[in-house]
Amino acid sequence: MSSLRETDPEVWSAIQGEEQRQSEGLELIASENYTSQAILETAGTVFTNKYAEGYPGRRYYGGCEFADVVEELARQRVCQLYGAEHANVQPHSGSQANMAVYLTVLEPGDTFLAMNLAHGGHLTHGMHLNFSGKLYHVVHYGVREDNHRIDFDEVARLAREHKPKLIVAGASAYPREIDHARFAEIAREVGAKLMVDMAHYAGLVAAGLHNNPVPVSDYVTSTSHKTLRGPRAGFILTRKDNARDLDRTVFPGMQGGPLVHIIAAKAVCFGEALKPEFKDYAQQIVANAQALAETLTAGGLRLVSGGTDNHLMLADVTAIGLTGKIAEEALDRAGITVNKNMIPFDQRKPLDPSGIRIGTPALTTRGMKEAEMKQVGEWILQVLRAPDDEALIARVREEVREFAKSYPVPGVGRLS
Ligand code: DSN
Repeated sequence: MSSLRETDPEVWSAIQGEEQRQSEGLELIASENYTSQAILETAGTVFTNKYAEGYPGRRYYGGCEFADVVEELARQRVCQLYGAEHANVQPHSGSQANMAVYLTVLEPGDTFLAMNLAHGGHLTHGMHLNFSGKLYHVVHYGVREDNHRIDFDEVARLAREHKPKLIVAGASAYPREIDHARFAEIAREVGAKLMVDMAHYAGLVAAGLHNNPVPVSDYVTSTSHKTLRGPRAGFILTRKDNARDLDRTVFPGMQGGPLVHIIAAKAVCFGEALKPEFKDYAQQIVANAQALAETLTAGGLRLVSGGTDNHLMLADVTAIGLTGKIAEEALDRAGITVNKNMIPFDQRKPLDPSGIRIGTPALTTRGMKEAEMKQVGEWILQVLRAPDDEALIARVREEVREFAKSYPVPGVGRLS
C-alpha cells in the first residue's frame, strides 16, 4: 500500500490517472519517452533532500560525499558515451543548458545565428518572446523550399554578412540528419563558435546512428529525456579549455543547488545508453519512424522533406483539408497523442498551424515494431479522414486502449 494514497489522496489519484493515460494511450510526441523503472526509482530517492552547490570535491555544503559519487559517475559516463573531454551535468533542463552556453560565450546584444522556429528550431534558439530573443541579436536560417533540407548556402551567406559570435545548430522539429561538420566549416570561416543542441537526437548519436557533434563543436547541449530515455533534465559537453568558464556560468552564474536526485538518475540513464541493447533500441526507433512515415505517405499525407532519417516526422495536414489543431484534437480523442506544429513556410499561426509532429521513441520503448507502426498509422489516417465522426473516433479509442494494454509502460503501478 502506498503511503501517498493515505497522506495525499488527491495527488495520488492524479498519479493514478496519469499512469492510466500513459498506459491506455499511444504517445507519439517526438520529445517524450518512458524512462526505465531504475531511473524512476533513482529520481525518487533521498538525494532530493540534499544541497550540493559547487562541483564534486569543491562543494559549499557538508555531507556531499555521495552526491559527489553520483555526479562524478554521471560526468564520466556521459563523456565516455559521446567522446567528450568535459561534461556539466547540472543544468535542470535543455533551456538552461542553452542559456549556460549563451551566457558563457555572448554578451547581451551580441549576434548569434540559429534555426528559425517555424523551420524546426527551438524557443531558445532566439524566439522573440524567449530570453534568447530578448537578450541577443538573433539571425535565423531555415530550410530550402524545394526539399526542406537545411539551406547551407543561406547559413554561409548569413554568417558572412552578420559575423555572429556563435552559430547554433540542432533542431526540435527537423526530420533529417544534421551535417554538423558543414556547420563547423562555416563557423570556422567566420570566426564563430559552434554550439550544437542535440536534445532531440541525442539517443541516436549515442547509438552511432547520427553523426556525433562533439568532435566538431565548441559546445554540445542536450536534454536527457528524449531519445536518450533518461530523466527530465539537461547537460552540456565541451572541451577541457572551456570547462572552467562554463562550470562557473552554470554555478554560481545561473543555478543554485543542483538536483542531485536527477543527476543520479542521469548517471543511470548514461549507464543504460552505454549498454549494447541501447543501440538496438535506437535502431528500432528509426525503423519504426520509417515504417510509420511510409504508412502515412501511402495514405495520402504529405510529409515535410518527404520522409525521415531520425525519430520524427512532420505531416502537413492542410493537404487533406485539416489544420494542425483539428488534427491534434481529433487524435487526442482517439487516445493518440501528437502535437500541432508549424511547418516550413507555414501560412498559418503557431496556435493553429498546418502540421503535426509525430515521433516514435516512446512507442519503441514499449516494444512496438514496424508491424505495430503500420497499425498505428492506419488509426491516424482513419481519424484524420473523419475528424468529426465521433462514433469512428470512439471505436478507434477502444481499439487503441485494448492494443496499448499489451505494451506495458515501465514503472506503472509502483504506488498502487
Ligand atoms: N519542447 C521540446 C519539444 O517538444 O521538442 C523541445 O524542448
